[in-house]
Amino acid sequence: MDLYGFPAWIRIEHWINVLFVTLLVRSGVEIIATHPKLYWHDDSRPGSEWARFTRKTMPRDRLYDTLDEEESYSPLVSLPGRRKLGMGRHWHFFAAILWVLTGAVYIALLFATGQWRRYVPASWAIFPQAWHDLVTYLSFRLPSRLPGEPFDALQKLAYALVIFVLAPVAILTGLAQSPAVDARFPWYLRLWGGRQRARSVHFLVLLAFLAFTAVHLLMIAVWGWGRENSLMLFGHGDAPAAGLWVSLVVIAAIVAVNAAVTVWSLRRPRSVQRVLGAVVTAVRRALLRPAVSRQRYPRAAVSARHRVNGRPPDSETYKIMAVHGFAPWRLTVGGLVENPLVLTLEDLRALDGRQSQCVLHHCIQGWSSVGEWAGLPLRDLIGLVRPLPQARYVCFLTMQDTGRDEPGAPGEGHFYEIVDLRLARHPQALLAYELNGGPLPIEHGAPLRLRLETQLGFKMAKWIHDIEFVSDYRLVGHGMGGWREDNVYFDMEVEI
Ligand SMILES: Nc1nc2c(c(=O)[nH]1)N[C@H]1C(S)=C(S)[C@@H](COP(=O)(O)O)O[C@H]1N2
Ligand SMILES: [Mo]
Repeated sequence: MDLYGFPAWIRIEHWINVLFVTLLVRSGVEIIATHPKLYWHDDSRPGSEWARFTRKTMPRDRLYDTLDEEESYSPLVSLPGRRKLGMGRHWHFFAAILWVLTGAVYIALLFATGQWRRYVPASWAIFPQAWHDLVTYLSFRLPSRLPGEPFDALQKLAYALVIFVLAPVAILTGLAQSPAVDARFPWYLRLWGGRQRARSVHFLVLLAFLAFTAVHLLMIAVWGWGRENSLMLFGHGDAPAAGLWVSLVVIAAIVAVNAAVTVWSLRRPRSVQRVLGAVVTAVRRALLRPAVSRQRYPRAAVSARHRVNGRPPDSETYKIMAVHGFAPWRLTVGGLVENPLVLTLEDLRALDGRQSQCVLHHCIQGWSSVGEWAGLPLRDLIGLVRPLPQARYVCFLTMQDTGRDEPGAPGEGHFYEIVDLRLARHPQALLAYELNGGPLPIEHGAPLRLRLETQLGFKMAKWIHDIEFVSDYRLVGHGMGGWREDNVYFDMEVEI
């Protein structure tokens, strides 16, 4: 078998892979920017990070929330840059789907054509050979290539590591960051040592990819840029001049695609949200939607301080209610239901079926905390109000007026979130009025907040006062399914 020249499909895959990896890396940096800290422990306790990519320090004497910790990076390093987590996520998942598909085709063809011999070492002798090659490189000489192959032993091992170890670990640690996967298969998360370890390993894989790329580029230059690119573009090393020029054109094209999607995302985020969201949502629905939460963390796992996202309502009415232990508060439940209700906090507590659940909370920013929530299962409430057949979604309206309560928020109006009725019927979909055995604290949504354990945190509206059953979410707000979807372009269904 000829292992010297690359077959056309390897050459095509190589360059497509370069494009997707650039999109993945840059959008990944955008995602990190929203919480530029890495932890080993699932509490994400402030100050316990092992790495940070921000100079901001958080006040000790004032209430702050995790939105204050966000960073804004340059579009040169992140896609699209400028604190656009929603856009970064669309690109990350869209590119990930295409990258996994190309990777699957690549692996299948490698084994179908015998080309795997290119990357899978034939014997253990490769290790001493690779060591010898390394010493040769370090003494500024070039080692000899393996007979009939374009690589030396060290290169062969490096490629095997990237293809068969780094890429799978990137995919597996990516999945381990999905709230739906972790809620359905808690053992899978334990395999990685927890949510924050999975996130940290995902980041270390990024560093390894970057290090590999740097050395890879250096090696191509050292061995001869034109000749090596002639191999990867035309399948033979005989046209170094064309290899040089065509490689520069291909690289320029990859840069141009990156620039174009960056500009598109910064200028027309709604269209990116719709176009990429459609693709990502279809895949997410098929793979992750069916997951139902089965979490039962031990009480000992509860975080000493559950992190906070979002500012509490700042109105007189809310403060007066809070001072009176929320006695004046009323929950209205209406819309497309047979039996609309108005409930006090006492009424809610008096209802049968109080449920508690000790679970991992995943914020879209990347931090996590463990808490034990108690309250009324949403499906019990659904049973009480009896939705009409047209009702398909449940809208949770809150007392938080973002224009007033969140200075500098990227939108206005009352925070609301809408979920599919099917999701609302999940066993761990909960209207929580307690946290860790006490009344729900103000910063965590008092007197009532939503818990949806297969979703990211932003769906779990806090400070709820109204629940409406609707037939279509597109008629509410800007029509994208929630305040964050409307204003910061998140997806409506967030199993990852
Ligand atoms: N009304 C309202 N609910 C909200 C938010 C908000 O800003 N306003 N933030 C959401 C986000 S992004 C997260 S991660 C969780 C955080 O819940 P916690 O503060 O109890 O940890 O609340 C969600 N519910
Ligand atoms: Mo969040």
